[in-house]
Amino acid sequence: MSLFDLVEKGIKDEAKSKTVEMLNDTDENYILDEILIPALDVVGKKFEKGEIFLPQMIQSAEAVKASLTVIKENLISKNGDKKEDVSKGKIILATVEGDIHDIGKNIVKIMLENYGYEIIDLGRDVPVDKVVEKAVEENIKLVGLSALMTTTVKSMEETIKALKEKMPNVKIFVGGAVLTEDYASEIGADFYAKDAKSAVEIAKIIL
Ligand code: B1M
Repeated sequence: MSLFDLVEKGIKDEAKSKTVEMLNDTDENYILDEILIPALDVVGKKFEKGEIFLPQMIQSAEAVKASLTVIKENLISKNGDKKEDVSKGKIILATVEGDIHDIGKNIVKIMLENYGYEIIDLGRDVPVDKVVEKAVEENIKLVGLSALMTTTVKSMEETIKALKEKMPNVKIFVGGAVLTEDYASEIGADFYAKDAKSAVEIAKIIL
C-alpha cells in the first residue's frame, strides 16, 4: 500500500516502515508536501462530510506522527556532522489555547532545528500567559504561533496582543491552514508563514 493510503487508513506501523523505505530515494520535503499533508487533507474533507469519524482522524494523525519521527531522525543523521555547535537563536513555538492540532507546528519545529535554531516548544493548547511568561523569561526576539481552527484564531489574536504589550519589540509569525496573509496582519502578526520553509525564511530575517 502507498504511504498516502496508509495515512488515509491510519495504519501507523506500516506508515513508519514505508517512510523508512521511501527515504532511501525520496526527498523528505516531497514526502511531507506531496504525500503526508495531502493525505491529511483528504482525511479532513472526509471528516467534514461525515464519511469518517474522530477515531479514524486520530489514527491518521498518529500515522503521520510516526512518519515524522522517521523524517526527523533522517534529517538529524544527514546533518549531524554539518551542524554548528552554536545556535542561530532561540524561537518559541506554540499551538494556541484551545487548539490541539500540533502536526504543522511540529513540522515547523523540525525544519527550524534543522537550520540551526534553538526551539522552545511550549506544545499545544498553550495559554496566553504561558507564552508571554516564557518569552519574557528568555528575552525572546521571535515567537511562532500555530492555529488550525476558525475558533482558535481568537486565542492567537489575544496571544499576539499580550505579547506585544509586554514586549513591544518581539516579532511574531503565525501559520496554520485557517490563516491567510491578510488575516495574519489583521490580528497583529508581523509575518505569515504558509509552510515550514517560509518559517525558516522569516527566522533568517529576524535572527
Ligand atoms: Co482536526 N480539524 N479537529 N484533528 N483536523 C481540522 C483542522 C478541520 C479543518 C477538519 C475539517 O473539518 N475539515 C476542522 C477545523 C474546522 C475549522 O475550524 N475551520 C477540525 C476539527 C473540527 C477538529 C475537532 C473540533 C473535531 C472534533 O472533536 N469534533 C477537534 C479539535 C480539537 C481541538 O483542537 N480542540 C479535532 C481534532 C483532530 C485530531 C486530534 C483528530 C487531529 C489532530 C492531531 C494533532 O495535530 N496532534 C486532527 C487532524 C489531523 C485534522 C486535519 C485532518 C489535519 C490537520 C493537519 O495536521 N494537517 C484537519 C483538516 C485539514 O487541515 N486538512 C483538521 C497537516 C499539517 C501539516 O498542516 O497544520 O496546516 P497544517 O500546517 C502546515 C501549514 O499550515 C503551516 O506549515 C505546515 C506545513 O506546511 N503551519 C505553520 C502550520 N502551523 C504553522 C506555524 C508556523 C508556520 C507555519 O509558525 C509558527
